Amino acid sequence: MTTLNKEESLALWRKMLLIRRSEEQLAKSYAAGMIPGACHTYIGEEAVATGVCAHLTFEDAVFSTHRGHGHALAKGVPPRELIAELFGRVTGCSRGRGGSMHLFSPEVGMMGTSGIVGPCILQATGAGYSFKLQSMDRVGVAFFGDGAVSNGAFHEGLNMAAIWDLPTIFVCEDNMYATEVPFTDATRNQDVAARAATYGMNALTVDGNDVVAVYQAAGEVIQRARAGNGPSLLHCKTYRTRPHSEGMRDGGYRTVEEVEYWKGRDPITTLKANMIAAGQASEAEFEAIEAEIKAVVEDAAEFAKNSPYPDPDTATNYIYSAQ
Ligand SMILES: Cc1ncc(C[n+]2csc(CCOP(=O)(O)OP(=O)(O)O)c2C)c(N)n1
Ligand SMILES: [Mg+2]
Repeated sequence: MTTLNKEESLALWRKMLLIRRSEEQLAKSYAAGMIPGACHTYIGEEAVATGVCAHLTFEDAVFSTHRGHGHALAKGVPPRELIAELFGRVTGCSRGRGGSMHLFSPEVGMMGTSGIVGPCILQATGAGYSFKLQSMDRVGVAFFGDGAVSNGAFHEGLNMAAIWDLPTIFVCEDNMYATEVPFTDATRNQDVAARAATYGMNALTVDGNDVVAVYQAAGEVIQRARAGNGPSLLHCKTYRTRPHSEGMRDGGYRTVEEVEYWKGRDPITTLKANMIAAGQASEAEFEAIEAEIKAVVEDAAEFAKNSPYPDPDTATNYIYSAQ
């Protein structure tokens, strides 16, 4: 099992904090009317994208969901390009044409967020197939919610990846709800790792609020995929602490006590407390990172606000590939 040194742990903490502060900024900007379209934040779930993407290079391909800002940042999309995209500005990663659910940045291997629940599973399977055919040392990764595991794409994607030993990693972010539907109402079998095992696939259940646990499990399965030993599924148990989408209600389907319980298991607070307790880092070191991230996110929001909207005359550009 991989052990983490101080620098590696702090890098994970920094990335989770970048996602948290960016999401807080986006929630504020949404309330201020700066964001056209929906905005699903990843607050509470930062450890999953952070722990997985720490093992990926820009050559690896990530396929994401409607809740994809954290995946984009963890994969390497600059905060300026993320916030500008949500503001609909030409400096965004999709040139202001996509918004929250069409974040594309092939340069860093961010192959798209999506408003459609499920297809990312098939796209990552396809990426794995392509990498295998070309004998490339790359992996395809699908992030998806508990809401996707009873979709046909889950069955088809996992089965195909298993029979062809594809270098694909399936990361289920089980936050216990699909919008307001509890996972326990949506399926009789909530053990997602056991479901994957029925396809003959390596599968692990992980505490998705423990970034070190996610990092270790992801390291193991990604190395296995790169070595040609086939796909794996990680069932990460986590929780979103904000409403399903900004502007939506957050009562009636879950209790305040449940939300408070999970806030008490916050991945960012936990890693910091563990590192301080182990004498690995000081409060001052965390404060310095806080200040650094605050400046990065403020700069990104300012950059986005001052960026122009796309020229309407270019509305039909980038629709067909010239290749
Ligand atoms: C194919 C499809 N069906 C239904 C929807 C409507 N929808 C949007 S988000 C969502 C819930 C998704 O839940 P989950 O996959 O658990 O992700 P979470 O929002 O919890 O991160 C649903 C059903 C959709 N976008 N796509
Ligand atoms: Mg869910």
